[in-house]
Amino acid sequence: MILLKNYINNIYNILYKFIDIIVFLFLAIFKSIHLQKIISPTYFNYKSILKPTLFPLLMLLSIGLLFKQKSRVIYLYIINIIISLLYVVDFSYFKSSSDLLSIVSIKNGYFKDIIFTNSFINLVNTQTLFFILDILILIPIILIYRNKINSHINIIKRIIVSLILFLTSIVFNSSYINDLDNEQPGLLKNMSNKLYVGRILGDINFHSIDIYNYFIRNNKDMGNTNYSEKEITNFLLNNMSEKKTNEFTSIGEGKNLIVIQFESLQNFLINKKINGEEITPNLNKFIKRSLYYDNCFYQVMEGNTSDSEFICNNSLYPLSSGAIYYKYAANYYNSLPKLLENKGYTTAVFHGNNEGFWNRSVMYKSLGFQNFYGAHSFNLDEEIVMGLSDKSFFNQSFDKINSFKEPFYSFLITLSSHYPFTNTDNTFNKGNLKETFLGDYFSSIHYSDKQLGIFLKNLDRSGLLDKSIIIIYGDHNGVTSNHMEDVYKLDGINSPNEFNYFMYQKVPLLIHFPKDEYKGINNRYVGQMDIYPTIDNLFNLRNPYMFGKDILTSSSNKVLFSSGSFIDNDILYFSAYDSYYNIKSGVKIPCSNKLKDLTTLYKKELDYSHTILKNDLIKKFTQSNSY
Ligand code: GP9
Ligand code: MN
Repeated sequence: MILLKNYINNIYNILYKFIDIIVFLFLAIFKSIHLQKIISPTYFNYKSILKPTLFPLLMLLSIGLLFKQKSRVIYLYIINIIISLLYVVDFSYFKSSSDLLSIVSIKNGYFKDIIFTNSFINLVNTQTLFFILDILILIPIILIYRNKINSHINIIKRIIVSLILFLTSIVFNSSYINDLDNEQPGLLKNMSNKLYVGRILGDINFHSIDIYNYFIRNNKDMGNTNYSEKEITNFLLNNMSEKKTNEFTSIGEGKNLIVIQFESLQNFLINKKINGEEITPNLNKFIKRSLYYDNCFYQVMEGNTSDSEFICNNSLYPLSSGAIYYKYAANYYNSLPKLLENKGYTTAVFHGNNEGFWNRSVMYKSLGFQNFYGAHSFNLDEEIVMGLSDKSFFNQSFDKINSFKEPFYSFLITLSSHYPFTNTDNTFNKGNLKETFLGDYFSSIHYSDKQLGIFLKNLDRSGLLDKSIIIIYGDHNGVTSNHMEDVYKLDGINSPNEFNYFMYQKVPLLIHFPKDEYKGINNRYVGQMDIYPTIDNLFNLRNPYMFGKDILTSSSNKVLFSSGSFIDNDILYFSAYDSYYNIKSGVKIPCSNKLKDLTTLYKKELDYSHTILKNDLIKKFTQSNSY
């Protein structure tokens, strides 16, 4: 009996000695799990989230173990306050924007916007009490407890225990981070889906990675960004001076602008038939009424769809590594929506996915779109792949557009034809391609083409078609390199090489003018970088900070890629192979000093654009009115 009493006494003493640690862990885990449940309503899973939320807490605890008990109590209390406040902010930010808070959203003022909305203030008043109630209750308890404790653990022991706990938690925690990094390469760097990262790794890990990205990873930029502002402005001035006034200048003024970025649409699908059926019958029809560029290359890099959007609205080169939408979302831009707004346009962007994907809600603020219709602005009555189906997306977007005050700029980004192309439209007969990657891809594009066709018909019926300039282009490839063999086979290309691969990286680009004016096919080599300069001329915007060219004016055949590859008239340089080709024949050209100089010159152009982004130079240029 006495033995048992002693035993219980011992346990009690130990518990009493470490009660601060137990309470801290209990409260922190409880709050962490509660937040995880909120940000991950459908996929929440105790088992998978417990460890990635626990290890960062153990790391924080291990630092506390270095202190004497009296100070440790205070340290853990402060850490509890910090975590609680972070969760309050994250909870409220999530409820208002369906996304997680990041450094750039604080920097570009998006966070401030959210704080000043009524919904945020309401949330702070009521539901968030859960996260902070214990902070007040704990004050008297801590004061009493601190007076009663007098245990001393020797410093060496404290250091050893702290170090062991710190190292084990860091090893385990890193293994979770590395697993996600290997499973989805680039996700942690580009943060295309912040919410997903937070759901898998927990909130504290998400913020730690975000802070690391912002302060450390982003500073390790590649390339030379030390060019003087003078040199860059001279280059841009020169680029501008190539622009001449022509028959297209200002013809868009007062007209609406509708730009449709079509997910994963490659050019080789245009006019292609499978078993006698067209994959894109509606685009094919509309192309006949438009000015169609059949040699347009996509220029996106790691930022994928977001790069494509960025290029179209800024005509600055994407980064060779990282996504501008995440990395430079707090920069100042002389973007297309801003310049059109200056001309009295109503501007809006439409996309049926969660607003936080690709950091859109934050970036669209910097790009200056007046309205962003994301998943929460639509009735999600039908979902395909990552969000609203293109059918419902186009229908609902049309209703909104039709009610806009004119003139307007509407930028629509489709979604259903995204990999894994599971929205296989049963109406499309895949024939031999049934249950193949290509068959699914074609079928998926066929579905989205059909919805686009209905949207265009609606524009026509409402009279908007003749009052608008419409631009449609594909964002990037749908067929990844590991499936290109199937394409070559289908197209009868024997012994394909890297040149063939390169020439497949085209997307359709078409410009439709009211009353089908200027329709025809243009074979010049162009790229997505040229869209904004072309619109600039049509709507007389006069943005001096663009790297692309107005394809309605310029006679040059130049397309420059952030990888360093380029097309210059008959020359194609493919950086991945460090090889030059005649673009017409595909025959390799031996390297010469002249070609090397040209490559260096283009590399410099990319560095200029990168320097602008890194040093937020457009802000400086526009503020100082340097030209
Ligand atoms: C997500 C969509 C797809 O909203 O735009 O992005 P992607 O994976 O193609 O970059
Ligand atoms: Mn895309």
